[in-house]
Amino acid sequence: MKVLLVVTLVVFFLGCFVRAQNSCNDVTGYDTCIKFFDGLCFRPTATVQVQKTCWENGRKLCKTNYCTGPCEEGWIYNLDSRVCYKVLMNKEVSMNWSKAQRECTALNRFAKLAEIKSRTENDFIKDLLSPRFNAFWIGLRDVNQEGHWVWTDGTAVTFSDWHRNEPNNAGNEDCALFHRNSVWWGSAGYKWNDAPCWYAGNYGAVCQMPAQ
Ligand SMILES: [Ca+2]
Ligand SMILES: [Ca+2]
Repeated sequence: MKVLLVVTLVVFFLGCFVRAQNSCNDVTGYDTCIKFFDGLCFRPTATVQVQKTCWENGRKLCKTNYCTGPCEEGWIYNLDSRVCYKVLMNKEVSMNWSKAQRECTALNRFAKLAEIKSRTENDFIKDLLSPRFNAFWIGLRDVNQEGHWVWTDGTAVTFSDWHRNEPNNAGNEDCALFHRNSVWWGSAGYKWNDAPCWYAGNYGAVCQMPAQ
């Protein structure tokens, strides 16, 4: 009985200690993470259990709900959609839409730019985006018919999250991306915008592939 009491107290105080140094819900801390958190690919029920693994040797791991799960190393598993995601963020590589698609496929032949079919998926991906980049390509275009937006798998858009007054096809914009800041809407967080497909700005991209 005494042993049980001691163990309970130790676990309790350890939990408090871990919580005290934990700030893994801080999105802005994303860039300083040493690697993606892994290990809990089921819905966490024990808060302490999640937070204990949030730090490793005093260094911060990425957000607590990220895990590789059945995905390849370096990809992030979305438990709800059972899809693996990887965000490309290479400041040295300027990517237009086609280049971004090729970069995804180069990682894995089953990988492609993200096709976002629900708000849940959209929110999940937005949490992965680093504020170091202003925009991230996704697998959505209206190249074949102006205003008719289609995912690269051929399906029509059922969910969308466009910025206000977008898509506006300004100067012929046929490819979509998550876009944060603009002179048009200021900083409204990552919502969708249509941009010229050929534009190779300092943009990132969101890749997806099926779980193994
Ligand atoms: Ca267009
Ligand atoms: Ca636009």
